[in-house]
Amino acid sequence: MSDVFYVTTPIYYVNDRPHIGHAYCTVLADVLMRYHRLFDDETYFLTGVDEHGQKVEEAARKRGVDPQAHCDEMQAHFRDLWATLDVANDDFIRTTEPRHAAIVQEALQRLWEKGEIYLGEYEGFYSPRVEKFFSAEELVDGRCPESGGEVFRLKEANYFFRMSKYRDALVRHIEDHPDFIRPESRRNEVLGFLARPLGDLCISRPKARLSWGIELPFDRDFVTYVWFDALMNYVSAIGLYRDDERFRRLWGGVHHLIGKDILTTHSVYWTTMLMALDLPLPRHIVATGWWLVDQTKMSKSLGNVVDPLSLKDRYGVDSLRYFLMREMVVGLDASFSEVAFLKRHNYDLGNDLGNLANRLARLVQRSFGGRVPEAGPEAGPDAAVRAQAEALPGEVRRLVLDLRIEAAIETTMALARRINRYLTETEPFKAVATDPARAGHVVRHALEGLRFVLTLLWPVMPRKVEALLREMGAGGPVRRVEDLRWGGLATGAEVTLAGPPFPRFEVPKEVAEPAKSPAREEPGTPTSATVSYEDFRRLDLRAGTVVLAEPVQGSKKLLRLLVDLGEAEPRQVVAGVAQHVRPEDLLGRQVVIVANLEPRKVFGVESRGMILAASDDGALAVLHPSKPVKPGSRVS
Ligand code: ME8
Repeated sequence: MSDVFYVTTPIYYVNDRPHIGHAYCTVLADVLMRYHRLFDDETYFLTGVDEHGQKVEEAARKRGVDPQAHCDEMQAHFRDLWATLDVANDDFIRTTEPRHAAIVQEALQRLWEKGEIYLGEYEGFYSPRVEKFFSAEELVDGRCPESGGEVFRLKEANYFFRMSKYRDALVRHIEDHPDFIRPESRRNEVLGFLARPLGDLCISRPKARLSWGIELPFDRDFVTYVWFDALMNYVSAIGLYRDDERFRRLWGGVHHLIGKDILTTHSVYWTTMLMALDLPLPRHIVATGWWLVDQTKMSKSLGNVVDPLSLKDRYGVDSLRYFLMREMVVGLDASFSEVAFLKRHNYDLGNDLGNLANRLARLVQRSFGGRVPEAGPEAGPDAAVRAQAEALPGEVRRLVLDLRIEAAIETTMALARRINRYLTETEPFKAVATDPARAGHVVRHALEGLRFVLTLLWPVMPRKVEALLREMGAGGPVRRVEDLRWGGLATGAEVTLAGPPFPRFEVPKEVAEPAKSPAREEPGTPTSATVSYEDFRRLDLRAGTVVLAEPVQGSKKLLRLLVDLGEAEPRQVVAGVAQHVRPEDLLGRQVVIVANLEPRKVFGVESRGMILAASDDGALAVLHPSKPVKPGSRVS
């Protein structure tokens, strides 16, 4: 049964280079698209870049280049990365392209003529980090509720889209289509958001403040709000107002993949815009989780970015794709570490898959002239292995349609492990001497099974799988899963694999135990030798507010704290005070931190500073300022 599968990624801001979060979402789209190709669906895959708005304009200004030149340069990094990650997108849209801008203007004009847009006055707070407006009530401690970043008070004339009038219709749509927003927790989040009053959406920026955008067709003094502009990419790229037949066909099968950070813009802004434009709503909006490092979101603005290219260069594109898809459950957060990556590579790809292929190739080359042997009668565990392989495509399809990619991979790898066990049970290595026909049959049977494993891993590791299928005598990739038939392997085909396809890498040892803290001075002991004032000043002591306090898993002594020091993000500090103070007693209180202490890992958690405590006979008392001070205040 063939269907249309049109998959989109967010279009990424070109204020910086791509990072692993971008790579994850784009590889996920690619993998889903390839699975759907195997299932014989018509596929279309769109990605691109978001080039307008304050963020991008500022990034260009900081670099001292013209915004368009900045975009031209940055978009190439995204394109190049997708090519090197074997991402096979059908189109790459840039919002500065005339083909996009024209459609945005046409849509705006239509909405204006229909009375869906009006001129009003905007008063509120603007967060450049997320390019959104917030009311005073929405702010958290005077900062952006979504990013924690700075906000600016604004009062200006602007154009508004009558978003509020679509609220009830949108709630009904979400209620009537349980799988419209996935996963369910995100659907509930959107319904929760819509339970509160919904305002109209400010869709313009006066040129006097921001000129880097698409001009409003009905007022040349304004440019279009970057989110209104960006969201339109999903329809401008596939022929809205230009090729109706193509547009309708693809739009009917659209799946938006987004990060959970941009759920509201997609589930509320975008859907109401579509309603006002009399266009059908997307089939699915799928919100993915975040890649975290030490519990913090990995992204460019945090500076804790792992360059996906560096992993690919060291360990291979296919291993990186495999890790990203196998490790993350779509919709949930996952932790990124090189150790976790290397373990997956070694266990799954090195052992289960790589060993299997290598073992079989050696056997064929040593005992069967390097050619796929003939099949014989089935015996013993043969039928069970075949049945598991034949059931695999259906199982994988069911899981993929349910977006359980990690489970689809696991089910596929379970077959690889079953075949390894089968070889242990049937011992073709030994049988070659006594019953070569049976040994040949077993080897061929295992090769057939491996062909099923490889074919169903093709969406995840296209390059490696295509090579392996060739090297294992199975020719090119199977176009459709329907064509995958047991017995399809050609007798006599050459097996050329010359060594382990996934060489193992050494896994560096993780810090398991906290480094010993220096013995605390007993009270009453004489103080140490004097230090100069300059030496003392080298310590950067700061007061900050504890915004999170929780035990470190597996440790009785340690608490993990997030401390607001007035920096872009709160500091993570691990403190050995769990036996002296309860987390809830620290929460919201101010503490003093050695802020320039070298970061180190304690119990696998990165600590970037140390809180000060007095030690009285081994009992610790955490130091607090005598009255509240601005987070980040220097202590001297
Ligand atoms: O929001 N883990 O662009 P953006 C996983 N231009 N995914 C992550 C991630 C992480 N740590 N960090 C980012 C924009 N992402 C807008 C979108 S769409 C019409 C406009 C992913 O460059 C995630 O998918 O900030 C997130 O939604 C996207 O990058 C945001 O990229």
